[in-house]
Amino acid sequence: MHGAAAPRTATPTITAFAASPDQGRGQARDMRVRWALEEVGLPYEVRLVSFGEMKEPAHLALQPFGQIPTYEEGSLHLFESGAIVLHIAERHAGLLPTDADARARAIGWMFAALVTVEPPILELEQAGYSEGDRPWHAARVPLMEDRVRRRLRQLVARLGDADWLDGDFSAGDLLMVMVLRRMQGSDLLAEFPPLLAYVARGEARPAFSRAYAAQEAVFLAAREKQQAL
Ligand code: GTB
Repeated sequence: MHGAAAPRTATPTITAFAASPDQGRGQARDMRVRWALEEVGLPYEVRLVSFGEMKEPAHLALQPFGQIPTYEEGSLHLFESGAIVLHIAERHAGLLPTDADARARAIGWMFAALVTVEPPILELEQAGYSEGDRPWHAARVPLMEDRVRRRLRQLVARLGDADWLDGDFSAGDLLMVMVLRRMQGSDLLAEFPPLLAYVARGEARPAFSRAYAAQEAVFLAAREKQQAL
C-alpha cells in the first residue's frame, strides 16, 4: 500500500505488576503509560504479570530486561515507558503541541525527566536498598542528596511561576511529574514547595486520577481475593 500508513486500530495491551510492591500507589512505571493513555482517551487492556513471569522467555521477548511495562498494539511491541509514552503522544492528540518547535521542546523535556532528573533520584533511593548496610553509605548520602537538590533547584528556576514546563501540559510534564512523585513524602522534595505544587497539579488532572484508580484497583482486587481465601 502506498501513501499514508493505515491508522492503527488495535486496542493496546500493556503489562503491569500482578502484585506491585507499592500496593498500587502509582509508583510502578505502568502508571506513566496508563496516564498517557488516559490523557489521549485511548482504551487499553492490561495483562498482569508476576515477578516470575517477567523473567520467562515469553515476556523477555517483549522486554529484554524482564520488566514492566510493555506495550502491544497489533504487530507493534514496545518497551521502555518513555518510548511508549512518546509513541502514544505522537499518534494521538493531547500530549504534544502541534507546532513543530514546541513539539520538539516538549520531547526535550521528556528526555530531561528521564535522563537528567530521574537518575540522581533513583541513585539516592536505590543506594538505600543496595548499600545501606555498608560503612561508607552514610558519607555518600549527603553527596547524593546534593546531586538531587541541584536538579530540583534548577527545575524550580526554570518553572518559575508557570504551571507547566513549556506552555500547555505535555508528555514532558507527565514524565517529570512521575519522576518527582518517586520522591513523594520525602523531606528533600518538601524543600521545594513549587515542585510539590507542580506534582499536585499533575495529580489533579482527571486522566491521572483514572490511571491511578486503575492501578490501585489491581492491588485492591488481589487483596480481596486473598482475604476471601
Ligand atoms: N527503564 C524502564 C522503563 O522505564 O520502562 C524501567 C522499567 C522498570 O524499572 N520496571 C520495574 C520492574 O519491572 C517496575 S517499575 N521491575 C522488576 C524487575 O526489574 O525485576 C519500578 C518500580 C517498582 C516498584 C516501585 N514501588 O514499589 O514503589 C516503584 C518503581
